[in-house]
Amino acid sequence: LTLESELRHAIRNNEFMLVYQPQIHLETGSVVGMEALIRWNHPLRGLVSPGDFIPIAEETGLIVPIGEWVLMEACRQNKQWQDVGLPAVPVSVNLSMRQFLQHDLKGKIHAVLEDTQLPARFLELEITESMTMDVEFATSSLRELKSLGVQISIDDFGTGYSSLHFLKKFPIDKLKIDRSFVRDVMCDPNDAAIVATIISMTHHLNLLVIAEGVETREQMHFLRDNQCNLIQGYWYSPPLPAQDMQNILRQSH
Ligand code: G
Ligand code: G
Ligand code: NA
Ligand code: MN
Repeated sequence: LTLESELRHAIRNNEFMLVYQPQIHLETGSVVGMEALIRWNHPLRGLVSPGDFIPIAEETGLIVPIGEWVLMEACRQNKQWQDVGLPAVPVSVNLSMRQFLQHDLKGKIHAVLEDTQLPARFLELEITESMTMDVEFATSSLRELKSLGVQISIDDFGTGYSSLHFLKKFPIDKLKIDRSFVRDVMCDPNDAAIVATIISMTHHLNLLVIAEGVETREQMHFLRDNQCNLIQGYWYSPPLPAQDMQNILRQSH
């Protein structure tokens, strides 16, 4: 069987799961968000990395039902945690290009929020810069999504097409500094300058900024000294199964 035909059955067979990576507020040290990341637990192949199946899912269009499952599961889990009295912190979900272009994405997200009874402010949608290339479309689409009350962040910021003009125009809430800039921030003065500049720019634009791929205490200190709002990365925690994320939420406040 090909990966493609197996992907078709994976939702029905309950082979997907979500892991969650905590996002930390640098001033207070508390967990203020989490990113949901999909994992495919294949019965024979074992764990298949999203890097291997998301591109196939994109090409075949299977990303649309898979993406809907991700949204539903992330919102369901977040609401359940709130219902048992854990601190209410938003969950962010990656949208693929194909999903972003899909007809009535707003209606589908609205339906998920209705079904799960999760207040919209607890859902954040991550898009990449390349999805904003068609500026007219992206602007109106993001406006529609924002009108639901969800948050929008730009993922992998700095690696794609970026126009500062549109950054100003787009109705977004947060930039996620790509981990490729964070990796060498302590040894490459250019990366240090880029990261410091992105942080300063986001503050001037009244956006929040989060650094991805933070792996060391030194990187964390650099980011804190430069007034970065949030961090995400192995230094605090890798992406975790729901049960482990739940323990972190319980301990963090
Ligand atoms: O979790 P990390 O392992 O290894 O993810 C690899 C890539 O897969 C990242 O680019 C990430 O954005 C993407 N990815 C992870 N989960 C999802 C998802 O639910 N939807 C989409 N579209 N991409 C995802
Ligand atoms: O493309 P996106 O930013 O959504 O992907 C997040 C990816 O980054 C996931 O694959 C996740 O497992 C990975 N990741 C999370 N924290 C770290 C980190 O500290 N270092 C590295 N190298 N990867 C990380
Ligand atoms: Na992401
Ligand atoms: Mn990213």
